[in-house]
Amino acid sequence: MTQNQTPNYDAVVIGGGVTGIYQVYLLNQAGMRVVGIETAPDVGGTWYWNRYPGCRLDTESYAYGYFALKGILPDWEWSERFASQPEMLRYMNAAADKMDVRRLYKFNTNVVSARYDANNNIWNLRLDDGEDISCRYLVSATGPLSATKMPDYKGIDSFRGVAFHSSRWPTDADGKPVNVDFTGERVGVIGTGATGVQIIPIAAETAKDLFVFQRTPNWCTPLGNSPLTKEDMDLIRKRYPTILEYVKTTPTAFPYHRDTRKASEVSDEERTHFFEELYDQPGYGIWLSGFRDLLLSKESNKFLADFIARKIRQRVRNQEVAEKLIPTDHPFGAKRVPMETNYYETYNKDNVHLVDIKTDPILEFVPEGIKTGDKTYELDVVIFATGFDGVTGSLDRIDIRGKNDRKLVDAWAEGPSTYLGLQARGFPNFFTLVGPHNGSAFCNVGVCGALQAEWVTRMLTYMGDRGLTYSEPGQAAEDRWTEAVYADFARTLMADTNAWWIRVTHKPDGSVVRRTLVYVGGGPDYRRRCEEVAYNDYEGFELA
Ligand code: NA7
Repeated sequence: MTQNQTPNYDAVVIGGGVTGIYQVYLLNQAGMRVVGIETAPDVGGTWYWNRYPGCRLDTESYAYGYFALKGILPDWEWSERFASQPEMLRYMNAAADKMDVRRLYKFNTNVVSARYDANNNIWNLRLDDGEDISCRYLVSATGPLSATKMPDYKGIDSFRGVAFHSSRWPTDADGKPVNVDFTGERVGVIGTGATGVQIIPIAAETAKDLFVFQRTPNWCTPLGNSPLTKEDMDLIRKRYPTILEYVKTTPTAFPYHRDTRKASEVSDEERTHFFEELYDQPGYGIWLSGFRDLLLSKESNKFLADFIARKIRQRVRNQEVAEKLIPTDHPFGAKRVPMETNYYETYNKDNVHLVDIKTDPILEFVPEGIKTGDKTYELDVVIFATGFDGVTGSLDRIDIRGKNDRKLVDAWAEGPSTYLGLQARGFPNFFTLVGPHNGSAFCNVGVCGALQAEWVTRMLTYMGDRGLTYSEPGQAAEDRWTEAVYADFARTLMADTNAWWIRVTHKPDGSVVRRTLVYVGGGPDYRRRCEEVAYNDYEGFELA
């Protein structure tokens, strides 16, 4: 490896969301020449793009954010236990101001391609404004849920009304999101994941008619949002260090630990009492602090699934509708559990209609609306709450090529292969934050993404201090990590359920390969492993 050419930057960070801006800040603080590239006109990432009504955090606001920058936002007041998207975007803007990172960003810009030049040990990037830039280290912080998934139904273009993806809300001529007024409109929502479940109750308040096109129901549980007072905030601020230390001990960095008991170890009465308590508590508790074998044992899972099914039947008056809202295809929590506010009661409204597109699939769009086998639904607005190409989707949309011009999409065709989820063999000096197989994508990103950015900064500083400029995982280390990730996942009930964190590949020979995109070994183990690696001079990485 020669190094004749000096790159324009020490590091390029792709993405100006929660993790990206912090990474840019840290690398800049470490004295590196760094630039961030962001598609949107401003910072915010997920909080910039997802502007649909009802969009909010379902992590406790105070357990999400830039803990490590003690006092970065000393005056910040969260107004609700689970902050709404506008508040989140204000927080992101305030954080970007305090970190002073905007000057280090190129906004309104996409990275089209990134190619590793082995002769010069640099990455050459082409941007969609035609500019070419180069860097030594390429860091992606593209977010696990940013590449939108739009179904290509026949005739979509012929639809006379407006139709858009939930995370691409319509904008005015200046690019500002417009308030889509549903009053008196016939609205269709396709998709009943975490996004659809947030939109549906709000749209139902004003729409003349709301048609929910459901392919698969999800297990949804109450969010339990409430306002936070100034006194609450004063206490939270005093407890910030404790909150951070606590969430770092939990598997997903949300403020919940699993109960130490198995579901079968307690009586029916005790179990129901426990579930009732969890159901009434705000947030993810029912998913993340239930019995320890919830996602390991079908029998344990069924206890909770049956309990939630009973709740759905109690909350939805029309029992035919209630049955359609009860999942039968996957165990509770094997997919992301949407947190809801009056979701089930929404189906008691006369203007809300559940359309089961599993039994009566959408055939096509027509000028007046959506046609299924049975009928045509006349609509003015259609919202695609159809989700994202999870975790690797945004990387797949960039032409990333490593050594020997090998494409990342080819290297990962049947699922990612990484070391610590941070680097892939054949792609030197390329780091994937909140990427596949690391302890961040399946985690409270506000905390885990930041911890990972700090780890990468330490590694690059270590390398800089020793005159090292090259990092690539060794084959053995990568194989061990990847096999362990797949084995951990295979032990859980999530293994047989399709969700945005699973890649399903249909091979030409007719076989199907299902691979997890996420690491489920738990944050503490992940970070312990990362610290061991760092302590042992970045063992497993080939540094030069
Ligand atoms: P999700 O959770 O992936 O949900 C997408 C929903 O859209 C889900 O109900 C899908 O049904 C449905 N879908 C997807 N494609 C289609 C087509 N072609 N036709 C009909 N229905 C479709 O995405 P969300 O945006 O709700 O949430 C993503 C994450 O954002 C979430 O986990 C949070 O962390 C925040 P399916 O289940 O595939 O049958």
